[in-house]
Amino acid sequence: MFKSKLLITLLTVFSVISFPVEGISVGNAGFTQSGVPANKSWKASPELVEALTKRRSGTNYSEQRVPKYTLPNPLVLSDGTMVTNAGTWRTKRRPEILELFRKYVYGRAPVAKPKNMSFKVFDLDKKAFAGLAARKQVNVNFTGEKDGPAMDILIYLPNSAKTPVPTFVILNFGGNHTICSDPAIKLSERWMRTGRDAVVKNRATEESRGRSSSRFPLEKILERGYGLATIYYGDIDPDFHDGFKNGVHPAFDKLIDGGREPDAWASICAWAWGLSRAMDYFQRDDDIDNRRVAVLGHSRLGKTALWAGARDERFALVISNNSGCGGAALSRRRFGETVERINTNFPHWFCDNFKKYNSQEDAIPVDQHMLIALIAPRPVYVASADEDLWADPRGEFLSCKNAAPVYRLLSVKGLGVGQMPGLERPVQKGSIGYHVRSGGHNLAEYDWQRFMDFADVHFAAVTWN
Ligand code: GTR
Repeated sequence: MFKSKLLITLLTVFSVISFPVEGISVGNAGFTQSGVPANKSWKASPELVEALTKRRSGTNYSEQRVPKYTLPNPLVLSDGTMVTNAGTWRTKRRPEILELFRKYVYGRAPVAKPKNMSFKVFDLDKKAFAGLAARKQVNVNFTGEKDGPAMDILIYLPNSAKTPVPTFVILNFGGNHTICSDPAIKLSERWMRTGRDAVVKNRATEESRGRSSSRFPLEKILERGYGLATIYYGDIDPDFHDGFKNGVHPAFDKLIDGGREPDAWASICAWAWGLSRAMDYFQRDDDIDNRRVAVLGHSRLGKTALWAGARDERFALVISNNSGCGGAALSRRRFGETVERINTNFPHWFCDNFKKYNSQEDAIPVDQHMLIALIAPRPVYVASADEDLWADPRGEFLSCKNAAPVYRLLSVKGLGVGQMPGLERPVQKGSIGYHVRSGGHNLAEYDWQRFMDFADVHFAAVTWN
């Protein structure tokens, strides 16, 4: 009796002290919105759930109203055969899942690299950012034709680096000139969404310089030895529905009888394709360590980063920040933003086939855990925010958890925990990283610091290419 009590006590003590070994770093003694201590598994604040439910009565913000659902098994082939080894995953199941996402969710991008693409470094300053970094601006012309579709990559690389620099690439919402106040950054002349700071008649103004700098802690990134590359997403495709007449679509679309196919690429796919074109450039730039490029994105651009990383295995690390529906969150939970809502509000983001699944989530041949699984065995990081229930933090965590068996099959530790961690208790020991930050929908320095912690570990052990 005494012995078994002792054993239980020892086990309890051991399980508590073994927490950090599982990758949960201790440090934040805070509380979630719900008043749940941060060391307990995260739960949405009941007050927030109530307030949001009142505001949007048609949207589900309550765990109790999540319907019963069954996720498709990433490790079962479409003919019903179990996938039991890495070879079958690699040669059969992974291509099958990729094809399902192409056909039913994001659409099909051109398969081959554009033939006549050209790259022009139009700015180079080796003593930028008070001497801390080299700044480059590169124009990538996708067709090589004068006035053809093109994007500008803005790159900062730390001058302290002696070797090619591991680099984060991230699309931005407001133009490259918004990420910091460096006056030498070309002011974007592209179409911009209104409602953004200092955008007049859909164009950026001088006043918009540096307006998004809180989302790009450049100095901190450089200090930690990383490079930053960023591109205005509207260079690749302006974010409004015009029937795919602008951006890169018309240059590469193969119309059938004058029309687009139901699986033709839409905007998220085009943005992801643009990230691959940036990777084409990195492979030609000796200052960038192209074996250590992390692709990162926030919100709709987090969805984009995941699809970019799934399609293109040159990205060594893939990071989704608050990506939600059509990103890291499981669609079948119908929590927060749903497939129908997103397809209605943003008809140009996903391919037409995806619209068949409005209110038919159980019929989608994939769910978003399979998007995470496509990244395996490469490291992936998913970040949620406590108040961002529209993006379904729990649904984002569950995608990670349900992708983990694929990592295991590939002999890599996936997620370090079985339960959703507490607020700001990052899970970082496996190859699937996760955290839920306090606050709302945003890309904060806290997020960047955790991504860099994760990159420090995984970039030190690059073995996958
Ligand atoms: C919201 C959209 C989300 C998210 C967000 C963003 O309006 O519903 O899916 O992507 O925009 O990109 O800021």
